Amino acid sequence: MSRSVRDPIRDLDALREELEAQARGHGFDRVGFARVAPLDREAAALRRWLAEGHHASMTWMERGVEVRVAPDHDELLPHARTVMVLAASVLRPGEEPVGPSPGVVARYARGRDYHNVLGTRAKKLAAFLRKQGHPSRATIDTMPLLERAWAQRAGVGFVGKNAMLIVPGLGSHVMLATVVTTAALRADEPMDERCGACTRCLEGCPTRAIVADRVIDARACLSYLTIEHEGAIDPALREPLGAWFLGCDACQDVCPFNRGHTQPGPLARELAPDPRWQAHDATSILGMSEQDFDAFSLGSPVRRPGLEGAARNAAYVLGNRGDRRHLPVLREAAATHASETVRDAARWAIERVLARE
Ligand code: B12
Repeated sequence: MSRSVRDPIRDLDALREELEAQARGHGFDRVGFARVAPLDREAAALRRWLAEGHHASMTWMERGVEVRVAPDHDELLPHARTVMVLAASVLRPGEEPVGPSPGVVARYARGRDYHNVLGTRAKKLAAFLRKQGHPSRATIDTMPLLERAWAQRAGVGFVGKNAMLIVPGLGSHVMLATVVTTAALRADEPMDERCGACTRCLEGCPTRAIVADRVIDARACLSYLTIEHEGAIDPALREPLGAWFLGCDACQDVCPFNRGHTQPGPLARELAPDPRWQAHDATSILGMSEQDFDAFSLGSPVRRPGLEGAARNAAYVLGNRGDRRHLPVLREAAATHASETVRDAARWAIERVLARE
């Protein structure tokens, strides 16, 4: 029987199957489908998070709150019925820490920018759906959507105490993308929370930024501070920063759900560390010109903090390493760097190195 004469419900099931197969073909490890319906509890949690200032300087988070919880909003996709959630593991088990030595980059950010890698594939799925006659849009951070909440609702995983979407069997080192569509595809069952009494992430966060179950205070979160925050980092948080140069995985590294995996997924291989981290260490980043940084950061998440943020982080990391051999570079930066934030970070680092004697 040709597809055109199948009854509509069977057609939608076949469409769902086809989408799942295509998503797997694109390398996604998990796929789930959620019915568009109000996310009341999560919306309330988001509003509370914003009201308490937990978003720090990310004022862009204040915009589009209604859209984040309701993808059928006019600004995203009117008449949207389904959120298709795509998850890709970025865990490469056994990988040594990677970064501009002695700095370390969070796992998701060691290779190509995941927005490009996952986003291109999600867009292909949205284009396929549109060809089938269903208006659809792909999102990956680019459109406001509470991605973890939709992933939980789509049964892809559950939101743990560290606010991470944890996928049983894969762990939390997964990145998400979504396709919002008007096609009313069969929805999966939401997944219940499975952390139980475990509080390892709350205790394992170097700055105690997990202020309650599923609530991150970005003002203290090293991921926020190293990537999004502009200007100097609070002196009290510079030492806990340790070696984190870009992002932080501390609340995931201690999570029992992240143990025991042996095989990297297809997209984890595509997001594998690239050679820039061998070619540059923290001292070379401290000495980079804007032009050098522009070339160095192309296609990488390290572009997000900009040269000022990257050089600032490099100085903190060098201060925390406490190696006298870095003093000449730090002194040069303290005296000549164009940014006062970086000069301040270098002065702090020099003091810390000397205090080690
Ligand atoms: C802003 C942002 C940040 C900010 C703020 C983080 C935060 N916790 O909100 C900063 C810069 C700190 C950040 C850091 C990181 N991020 Co980020 N970030 C985002 C972004 C763009 C928006 C998140 C958001 O809406 N935050 C607002 C809060 C309120 O929402 P939420 O934590 O997602 O929502 C849950 C809680 O509020 C929870 N909740 C809290 N209290 C309560 C109470 C009740 C009763 C209920 C029901 C729910 C609930 O409900 C929500 C959904 O379940 C998303 C992409 C997206 N569009 O969703 C990526 C995203 C969340 N980040 C991601 C990643 C990978 C990270 C880092 C791991 C990067 C790193 N290694 O450095 C860290 C992890 C920090 C952490 N533990 O959360 C991934 C997470 C994937 C996953 N497996 O969960 C996302 C989804 C990006 C992606 N496309 O893959 N991030």
